[in-house]
Amino acid sequence: MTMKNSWKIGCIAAALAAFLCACGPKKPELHIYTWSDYMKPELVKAFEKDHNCRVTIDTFDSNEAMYAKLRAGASGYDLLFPSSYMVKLLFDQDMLLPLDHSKLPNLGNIDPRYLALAFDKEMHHSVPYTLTITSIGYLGSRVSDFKPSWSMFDRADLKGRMTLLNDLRETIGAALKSLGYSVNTTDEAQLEEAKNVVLRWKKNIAKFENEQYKNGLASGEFLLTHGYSGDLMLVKEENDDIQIAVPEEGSVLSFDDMCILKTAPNPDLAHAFINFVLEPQNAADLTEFIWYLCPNTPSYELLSDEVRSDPILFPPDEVIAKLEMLGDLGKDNEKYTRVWDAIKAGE
Ligand code: N2P
Repeated sequence: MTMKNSWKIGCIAAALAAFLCACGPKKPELHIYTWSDYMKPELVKAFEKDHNCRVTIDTFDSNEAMYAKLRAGASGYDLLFPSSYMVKLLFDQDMLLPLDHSKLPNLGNIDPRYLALAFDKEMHHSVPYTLTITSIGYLGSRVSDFKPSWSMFDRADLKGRMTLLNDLRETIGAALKSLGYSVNTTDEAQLEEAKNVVLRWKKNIAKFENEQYKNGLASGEFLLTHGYSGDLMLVKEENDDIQIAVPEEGSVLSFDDMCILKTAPNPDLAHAFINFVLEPQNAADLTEFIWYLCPNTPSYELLSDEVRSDPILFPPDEVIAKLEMLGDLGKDNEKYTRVWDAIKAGE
């Protein structure tokens, strides 16, 4: 080797060493797949610091979209936040990792009152993250004679200024409730009636919408929207003309749960993240940031009085009594898909 060449190799080796030093060993990564506006960025940063890791968050806008993406082969996710009925479906398909309770010492913080309503009461493969009460949001000064009723979607004077959720179980569920039926019915005749109700409402709405309705309501583009409670509370921060009501015919109560995929590349970090969310202060910070109640008993006393007395976050018993949880219907899920397809195709 000539002097010149060995000098070159020396330079390359030094540059490589400097590069490796600067990057350090690759940090462990946690991949989360969840709804949008559903995590507090400061908490994610704190977790990254505590665990010397990197967290990546991808979002979905409906349970069905998430499921379709996983079935289509999306891999690399560790932690998911689907609604309970979808967790049940994932569990039945053997896609979830049983949780290791020895890594979740904060599990005892979950509010037993809500755990009693959950499907996975033993938290064998899922832990409740938040509670949603599907509601109606509207602009108080722009909607005259508001009634807390699903029949608002029949109001021709609001034509083109309303949205319904682009969420088949929620929207068919709203129609079923308006008719006095269960949101989990599998009766074909009742589903047919519900289909006709949604088709009637469809004439009055601007669109089926799961995310943009938030900005649309805040800006006044929409006057009345079917929405998830926390999303409506979030945009109320931007526009205090927004009012939120739970329809008197009843509505849907849902949990979104944290669960770990069997194929998770980093199940230890996923357990650590669940346990971190269950810290009372973190749960309280989340409730006050995403505006969905984290059902974590010791976190309640850390919430402000205003939040503690909010009727959407802490609904009175008579409201809870009118809410129904969405169940996984197994084979009968198809009936809802068929009705939804007909609604989307229909005039
Ligand atoms: C978060 C929407 C999640 C609520 N933006 C649906 N359960």
